[in-house]
Amino acid sequence: MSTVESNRIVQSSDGAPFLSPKDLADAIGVSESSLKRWVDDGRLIAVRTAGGHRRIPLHEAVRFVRAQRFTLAHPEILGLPTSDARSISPGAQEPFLEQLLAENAIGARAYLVQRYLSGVGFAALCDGPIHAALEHVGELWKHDEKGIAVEHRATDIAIQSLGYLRSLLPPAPEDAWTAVGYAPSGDPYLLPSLACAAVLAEAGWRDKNLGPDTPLAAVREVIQASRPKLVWCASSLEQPGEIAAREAVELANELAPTGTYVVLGGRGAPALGLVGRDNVLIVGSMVELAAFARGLAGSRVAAPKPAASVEPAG
Ligand code: B12
Repeated sequence: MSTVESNRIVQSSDGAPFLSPKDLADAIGVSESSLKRWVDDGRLIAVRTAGGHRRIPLHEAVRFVRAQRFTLAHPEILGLPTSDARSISPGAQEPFLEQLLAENAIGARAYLVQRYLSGVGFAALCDGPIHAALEHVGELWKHDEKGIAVEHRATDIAIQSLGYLRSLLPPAPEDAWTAVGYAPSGDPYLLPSLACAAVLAEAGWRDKNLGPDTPLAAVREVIQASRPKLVWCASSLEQPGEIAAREAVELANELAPTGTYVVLGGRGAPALGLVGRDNVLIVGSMVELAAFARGLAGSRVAAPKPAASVEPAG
């Protein structure tokens, strides 16, 4: 059965959040009648409740706001975080870095959401503020004890922010291609592989991230079960180590006859011994990964999932 939260966001039986036209209109600062007209002329996709009321999936509302370049007057109506202006110093050069150093997880998330709603995609956010902030964090203490704690906290807050952004995406289309990815044996880095997963999800792929320090046997198992079209490997150690390199070569050899692409990235990618292979691509950024993935999958734009059922407006 459906539930209603604070009389605004309604959940379908599968937990997907929905909004009424009035709430989205209030959030954007337009009239409800304009909103209903956009639904009726198909610019904004809505479902109907059993009682005939229009309901807009949250991810569709987010897509619409980005596509139409609306500024949200009231993001809180959509359940989105609001920027706490007091927590960002005036003229801050790198607001995301500032939020990380202040351990302000809500502020960090609000900043990324704001940039995302203004039209910046996941890949550009990862290559831009996320990469830059962590690079800066890495320069601050050069891994003394305090530095390690700060790096771990900064990584954790960045992961929370990315996870939140991901929750604003529509589910992968039924016919989406699968991508599987990992960081190789001995590589402890969480964020790069997670960022690849998020970027591919935004590009309409079904992503399966195995995370850091993943042995080939585990990667192989998931590949056999899910037959991916693309396998990414995020190799962040400048010297990835013998095992990581041997396993990467084995994997590329196994995948060569299957038509599955291997996309390598990170500072250790060139040292994995796969330069010049036909089925292997070495890329330097998330923007390149996104471009490659979109090109491969054509223009498969994720359609909003139809609602199983939503509660009629009271
Ligand atoms: C967080 C961090 C850690 C954390 C990791 C926490 C975790 N579990 O994830 C911890 C504390 C564990 C750590 C440990 C170490 N670290 Co460290 N770490 C960092 C830091 C600050 C951030 C890395 C990060 O997550 N960045 C965010 C991601 C999103 O960005 P990115 O890695 O730059 O990747 C971008 C691109 O390369 C590309 N990309 C990356 N992978 C992929 C994959 C694909 C498929 C694609 C398409 C693109 C792509 O897209 C990303 C976004 O633009 C960096 C600083 C820096 N300059 O990178 C240092 C840094 C990488 N670490 C460094 C070092 C030296 C170490 C240690 C060796 C320290 C030590 N003496 O113990 C150890 C190594 C651990 C090991 N097991 O060997 C050095 C590396 C120097 C070098 N040239 O090799 C750096 C650069 C810090 C510095 N300035 O000196 N580290």
